[in-house]
Amino acid sequence: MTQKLDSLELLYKAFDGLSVEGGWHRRAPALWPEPRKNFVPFRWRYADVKPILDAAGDLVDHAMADRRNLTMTNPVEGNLYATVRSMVAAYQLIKPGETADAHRHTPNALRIILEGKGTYTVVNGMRVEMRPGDVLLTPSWAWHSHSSNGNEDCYWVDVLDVPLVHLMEGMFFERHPDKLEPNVVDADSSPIAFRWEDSVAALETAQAPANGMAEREIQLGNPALRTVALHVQRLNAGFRSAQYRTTANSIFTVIQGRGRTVVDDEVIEWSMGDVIAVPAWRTYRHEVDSESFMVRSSDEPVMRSIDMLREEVLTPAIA
Ligand code: 1HN
Repeated sequence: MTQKLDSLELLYKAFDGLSVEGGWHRRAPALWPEPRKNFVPFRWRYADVKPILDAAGDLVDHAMADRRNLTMTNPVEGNLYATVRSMVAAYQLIKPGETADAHRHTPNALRIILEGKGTYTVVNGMRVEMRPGDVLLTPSWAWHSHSSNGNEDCYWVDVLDVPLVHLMEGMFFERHPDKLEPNVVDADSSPIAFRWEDSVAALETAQAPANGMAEREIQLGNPALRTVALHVQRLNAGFRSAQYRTTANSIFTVIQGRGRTVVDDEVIEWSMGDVIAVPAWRTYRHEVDSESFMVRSSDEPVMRSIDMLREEVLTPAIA
């Protein structure tokens, strides 16, 4: 260094070209007192998306698309993909006779079935039927394909931790060299399948969750995936939940029923098949009009494992 840095102006100029910045001199702060409201609460209406998926069913075949799905992009400025910071949700359609070829990727995935029977998912060589209300897991790096040999269109919601994998730079993806796995075995009961009838039965005797966000709640798995926890919630007509916030990011899928979720001051009406994004640290509560079942997918396991899970009940539930 030839020139003496004897003014702030010269000091800052010397930062240029060295890719350094003064901690006291940032354009934007790196620390703030509590989680910012970046991602926004949002509801995707199944009734809006289904006709589009149906049209894609005629226009887009599986030779063109690995998966015929519509991802739900959080409408916050600058976001091109994620539904909440850590996860992406998608609606997917498989029509009778179709096959979505096998592939695997480091992101963890799960599917929540909305409508249609006779569709199967094959995960690591095990072929399992997917029926409405079922939740199926595809853990990181497991081969998976889907196919229908029934006569009903099958619609479901996928939830994946792809945005988290993007952040961590851990993406690997490959298509199966033979398109489909050889040596597939049929199974009706499998550790990757949570059956709707089992969830309903377990909810009959389940406890109310301590946070007051449902009348009854069960967890699928413990957790279901390394990065995603799944809770099935039952909320009866007239139920008003607690007001609650958590640092976990959540995606709700409505399996049955009708009601609304108030997030901060925004009222979000929902009914069967809708998907609702509730980002981290937003205060929310549910009001239910008819007996409702929701699946909450959240990044709680990630937050917990790095000691970042904080929860707060602001007002208790009204039964
Ligand atoms: C994926 O692999 C599937 O295998 C569904 O069914 C949705 C969304 C983003 C990235 C990969 C599937 C997906 C996905």
